[in-house]
Amino acid sequence: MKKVLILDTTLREGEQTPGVSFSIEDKLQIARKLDEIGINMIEAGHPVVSKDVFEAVKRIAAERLSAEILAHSRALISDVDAAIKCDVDRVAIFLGVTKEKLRSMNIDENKAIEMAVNSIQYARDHGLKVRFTAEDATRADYNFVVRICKAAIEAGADRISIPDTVGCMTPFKIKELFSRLSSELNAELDAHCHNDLGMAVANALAALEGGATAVHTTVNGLGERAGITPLEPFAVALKVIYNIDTVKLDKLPELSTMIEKLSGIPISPLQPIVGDNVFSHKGGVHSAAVIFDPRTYEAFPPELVGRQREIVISKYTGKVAVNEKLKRLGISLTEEELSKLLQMIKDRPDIRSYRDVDLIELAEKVTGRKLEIQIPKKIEAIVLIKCESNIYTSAVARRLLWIKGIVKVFEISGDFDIEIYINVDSITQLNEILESIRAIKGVVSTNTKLILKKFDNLNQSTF
Ligand code: HCA
Ligand code: CU
Repeated sequence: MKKVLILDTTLREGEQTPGVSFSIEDKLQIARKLDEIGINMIEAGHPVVSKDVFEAVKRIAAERLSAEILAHSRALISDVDAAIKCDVDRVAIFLGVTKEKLRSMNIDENKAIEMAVNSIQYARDHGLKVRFTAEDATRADYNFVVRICKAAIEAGADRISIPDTVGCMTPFKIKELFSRLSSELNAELDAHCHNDLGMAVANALAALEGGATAVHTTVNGLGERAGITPLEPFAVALKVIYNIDTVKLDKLPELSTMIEKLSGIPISPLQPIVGDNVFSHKGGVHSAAVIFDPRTYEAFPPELVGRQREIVISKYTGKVAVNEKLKRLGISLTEEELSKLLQMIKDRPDIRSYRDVDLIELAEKVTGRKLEIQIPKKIEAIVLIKCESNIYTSAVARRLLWIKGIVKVFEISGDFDIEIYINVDSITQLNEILESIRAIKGVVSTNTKLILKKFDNLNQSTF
């Protein structure tokens, strides 16, 4: 595998995610960011879908970014016309090639080839580069796929997309398919892998091994149903496994957060590369080894993707990790004090993880000394949220729980519907959270109250 191009289709496939609709301004912002991190091709949308999609594709094309800008299109002259009007670099003409799809469109194989060829020639005559997509190619008759792709290439398509439209391939099978196709077709091949069985990254890598030269991705893996190959783990796997450079890896977290906000689709804490947990170590054995040498439990250093390693302090923690954490806070304890502190942690399985302030408090308890430790002051706030009357409040509540920094969510009675507790490091972060809350569908208004002083059940201030 030598050259690998990444086509990002967050703006087209990604907007086909249920619940997602980007504004034109959002799309411009996303396209600029994708270009900035080094994406080679941006599939900006399917212009005939709606007026705003048309406008967005046209305005993105007018930005004259370094990336090649594509418009999606059915094999119809009217769709290609819309792409021409948007002044994109390339049109991606797709046509279903399975028997079932042809039957549903009431056309036979010859008619399908004719439609593909006519629309491709029309696009070429109007100065556009063309990719032809044999939609659902992985489930279609192999000989027909070759036949229609050869006709498409002859008509002027220099790229062919072979999508695994319903995500039913295995890495082994898709590698073989791409090897066969690349030996028969005189064009560059794109892999577009859906994630229905969780194999989209593996299948994309295998397609490259078979001879594909471009892979389609979306940020956070957005797309129809279970989405497609997520950009973040795919680009990092290319670097870590194959030593192939593509996009700026350290910019992936901010891109992911941007799409999380603009799409309203939260990512899981376990999501590779960008999830909250993926550089945290919890088990005592793990943490101790990682403190000794991070390679013991890390496939690659978090710094590669602009992140930092974290050691979680909880009942699973051992002495080494607690000692290391305290040392970083400037606290040194005797062996006996350390054991006592660890016992206190293990005696409270209900506390899921200890923050630095909590550890300092425990250290003060075991030493009986007041420790003058300066730690960045946290910002804590309570936000009251009103929802639209026709919305299911629990759906909003659940979505809120996924936003980083929101620690507790309560459904309440009275003037407001939800109350949340926020714990962050800065006012900027608090503002970002408030923006994300207001962007959630169904949220009508928010009322934010900063916490000035807090008391726990022993009536002691924790500040
Ligand atoms: C679609 C189908 C598609 C096309 C992929 C491509 C698929 O949503 O129209 O053009 O390469 O998965 O087959 O996304
Ligand atoms: Cu798709």
